[in-house]
Amino acid sequence: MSEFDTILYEEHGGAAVITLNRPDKLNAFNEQMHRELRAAIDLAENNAAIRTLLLTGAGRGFCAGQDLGDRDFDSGERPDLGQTIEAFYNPLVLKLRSLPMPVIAAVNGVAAGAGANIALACDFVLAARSARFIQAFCKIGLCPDSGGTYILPRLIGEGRAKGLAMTGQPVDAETALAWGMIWAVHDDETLRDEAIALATHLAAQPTMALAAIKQAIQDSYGNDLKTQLDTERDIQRRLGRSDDYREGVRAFMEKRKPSFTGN
Ligand code: LHQ
Repeated sequence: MSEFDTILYEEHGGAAVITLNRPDKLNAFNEQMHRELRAAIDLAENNAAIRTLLLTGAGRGFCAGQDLGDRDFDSGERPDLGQTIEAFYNPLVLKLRSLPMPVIAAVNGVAAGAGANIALACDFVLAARSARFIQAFCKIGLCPDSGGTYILPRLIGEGRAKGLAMTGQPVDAETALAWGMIWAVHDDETLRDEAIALATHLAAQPTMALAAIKQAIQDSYGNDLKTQLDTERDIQRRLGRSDDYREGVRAFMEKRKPSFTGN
């Protein structure tokens, strides 16, 4: 376990588990938590033994977005929110989307504002039965950020995305599952164990292939079919030379379980 104040960092059999840890504020982001989260992700990325990342929250919330107590409105100053987004939220979302390993969000409770969209930027979203996803931005005169106008409509369609963003209405875990917004719902008591089980399972899979799948599916949004088919060809050419492809085929032929190294 590494020493941070606003997050916890642990490693479980090839998976890095990062827990947002400001439970009194429902794990809302201040600058320190952004910096520590970034450092923890770097720690995971730079450790060759880590092949999955799991993000969750301490206490009854996953993350309530930006810490709204962080700004001094009494001074009459009009803050530059773009600066905060440029410095912290945008790099975080881009990092989660580009990490060459699966990223899981275990949404243990309410996920609001940027907290909801950071969860939805992850490759797998598991939610506790009591979790809620809230595009809270419009309630305070803002527009969704952290990918909320990009990832959310791609997950659930424009109509539902606009509805959620313009009303700030909470979506419960079962509805999120039915709408295709998330991967799975688990009982509150078992969510963490289920998420760690998925993370350690994925950490033992052919990581290069999983990273290629992630990138190819994400990149497809900007590609026409011909370009995407060419991308798939190039990926397959690269993966076809990997140790894990050889191991996967050998294990199949020998009727045994493969032992993937991620190479
Ligand atoms: C909080 C927060 C919070 C501080 C709960 N801050 N304390 C990017 C760039 C720059 C600026 C602006 O924003 C962004 C992106 C964004 O994320 S904007 C959206 C920011 N988030 C929100 O608007 C959500 C605000 N929170 C809520 O609406 C509610 O707290 C939810 C619906 C999340 C949960 O409601 P409850 O379950 O009823 O809990 P609660 O409201 O009682 O909160 C518990 C405590 O957590 C409470 O503190 P207290 O001392 O009274 O116990 C809240 O003040 C604190 N808290 N969210 N974002």
